[in-house]
Amino acid sequence: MYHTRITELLGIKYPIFQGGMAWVAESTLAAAVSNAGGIGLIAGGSAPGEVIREEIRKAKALTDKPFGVNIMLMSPNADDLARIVVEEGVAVVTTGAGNPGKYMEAWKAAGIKVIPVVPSVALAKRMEKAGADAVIAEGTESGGHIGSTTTLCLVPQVVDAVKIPVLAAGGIADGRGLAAAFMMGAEGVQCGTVFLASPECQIHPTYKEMVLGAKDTDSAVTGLICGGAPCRQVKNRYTKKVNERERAGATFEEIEELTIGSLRRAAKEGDKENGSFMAGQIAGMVKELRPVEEIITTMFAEAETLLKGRAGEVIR
Ligand code: TUI
Repeated sequence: MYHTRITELLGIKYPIFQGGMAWVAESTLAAAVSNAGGIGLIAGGSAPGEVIREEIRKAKALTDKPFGVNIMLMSPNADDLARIVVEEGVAVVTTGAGNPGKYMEAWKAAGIKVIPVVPSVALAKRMEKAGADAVIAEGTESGGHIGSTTTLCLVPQVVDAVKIPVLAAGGIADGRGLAAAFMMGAEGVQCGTVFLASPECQIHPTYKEMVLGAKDTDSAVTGLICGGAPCRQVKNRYTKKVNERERAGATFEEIEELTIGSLRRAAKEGDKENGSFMAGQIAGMVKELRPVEEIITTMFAEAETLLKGRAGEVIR
């Protein structure tokens, strides 16, 4: 049995969160993760608030377990979603790409557990001060919008810097990564990429093929030169074009023009050439499509074996 402050805080079997992947994470995936004993997340992304309210209601019909909503704070819909999660009585909110400080009071008053995703120690400390219940320390190995510090370096530094529980994210897709996260002091993990390769994930089949076909070096980060948001996705014509334009001195607006709609083109249209197939570096290890429950139970069983036995193997 796994027991950490995260399982206790949320009353869940396994301390695992599904990443709040915009255009990807909807009610079917979220409910599957929650039904398997973790915390599933509906991604707010840039969708209109009422669309997300519908997704929340669909998830409620699919599971009686706690689930959450991820709010991307750079998105213009953030204020609407901040209100809707309160109205719908969502159990957990995770946030990305900003500081959720201004919503904290309302969320806490509604009994929502608030767990921001942070790419640095400074932000983790700020979130703790603002009243976060836990933080997700997300390494640069992750898919999507990323910071620059690796999971292996970020997690123990965040664990040392805050008293609230820390979940590790970035590069975790099996029992080895999970066990390593616990050894670094994390009390749970957040996984995104591994859940892309599940039947419950409602993305275009081409997206799944891109993830399953990727090898270790097949991800590319865009947005490193032009400012804005560094973003990791599977290498393709789109990432090549964006990076070439950036190197050639394109303006922020010119790059933005290329990136608008790119996630929709990947997740909904399966446009291999022009889509942004966000996925982490661990995609190289994800080789088969597996049901969510199998992904989670296998991961925790493997980690249990490792955590109980490995020390005897390497220390004489
Ligand atoms: O948010 C993510 N990952 C995402 S969001 C996303 S949608 C998107 N699409 C195109 C461009 C940009 C985003 C895809 N993937 N992860 C969590 C995360 N949060 N990573 C980095 C941060 C972050 C960055 C700055 C958190 C806080 C922050 O604070 C700045 C400040 O001080 O307000």
